[in-house]
Amino acid sequence: MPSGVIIKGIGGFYYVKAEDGVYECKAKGTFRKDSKIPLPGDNVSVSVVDREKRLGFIEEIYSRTLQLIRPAVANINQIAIVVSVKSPLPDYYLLDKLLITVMQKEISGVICINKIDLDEKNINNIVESYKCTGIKTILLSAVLNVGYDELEKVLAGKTTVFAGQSGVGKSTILNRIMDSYVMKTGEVSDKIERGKHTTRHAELIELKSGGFVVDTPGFSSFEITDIEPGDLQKYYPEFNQFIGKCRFAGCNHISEPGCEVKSALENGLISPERYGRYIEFYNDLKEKQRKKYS
Ligand SMILES: Nc1nc2c(ncn2[C@@H]2O[C@H](COP(=O)(O)OP(=O)(O)OP(=O)(O)O)[C@@H](O)[C@H]2O)c(=O)[nH]1
Ligand SMILES: [Mg+2]
Ligand SMILES: [Zn+2]
Repeated sequence: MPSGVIIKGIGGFYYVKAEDGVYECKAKGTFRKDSKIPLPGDNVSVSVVDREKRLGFIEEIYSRTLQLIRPAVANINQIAIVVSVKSPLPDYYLLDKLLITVMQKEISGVICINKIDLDEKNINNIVESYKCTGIKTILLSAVLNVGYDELEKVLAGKTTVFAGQSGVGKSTILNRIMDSYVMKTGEVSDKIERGKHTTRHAELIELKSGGFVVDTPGFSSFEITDIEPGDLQKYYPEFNQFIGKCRFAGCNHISEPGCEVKSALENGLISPERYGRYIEFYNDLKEKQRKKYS
């Protein structure tokens, strides 16, 4: 029985890349019963129904090292968070939530600042805000043809999911990296006017340098879940060196006196924008917790 990796799922069909090529598969009925849904990135075994027509059934989903809800993929070990300096403007809430996911899942993260040909001011805003996180940022532009070599080094040997708003240029970046036209791309004006996302399904692509990349449809926002309000601080790398040094044990760095995170903020060691959004996320999580227990 061949095994392989799910490279794409569309309308109940899964495309499994095995050693002898791609099979179009349906999921076994029992998966639905266990509410186990196959995801791109899943390693699976396939029972072949028709070798000529390359049809089969997914027999077994092997255990996952990791699963993301948004974007929905399995077994990745890196997230490339793509923002564009303009058209569309960066959604910093989404960027921070994706970074929280990177920290929470203990995987690698890289921020791709795309379309740097369009605006200079925003490049610095983004770079400055995220410098203190220690997360790598790469500047890219399809127009100037820059950044791709640097990005390729970061992608080599890893399985990286590309995530971010619709229209930031995720598919364009992957086409450049692949040195060919593999993913459909689309005009931002179309996307805004008709709410059209060019990429409709997550798709896994194998890199020449080894490793995989996953293109995903853009999304506007998602909720951070499964985090206790008091744990949120753990997912802010720039807080790390101050945690445990505040006057009060269990300090959440909101309005407690003698808070080392707040003094770091006053000393310019933490981005005020990032800190402001931390407070908002913290309050959201508190509110969710209150609702759950009331
Ligand atoms: N000026 C400029 N435009 C770019 C750049 N990269 C991509 N674009 C344009 O931005 C538009 C959107 O690009 P896509 O690659 O389709 O964006 P996407 O993130 O894949 O969008 P979805 O699939 O809808 O999530 C296209 O018109 C691209 O030509 C760039 O570096 N500079
Ligand atoms: Mg796309
Ligand atoms: Zn504190």
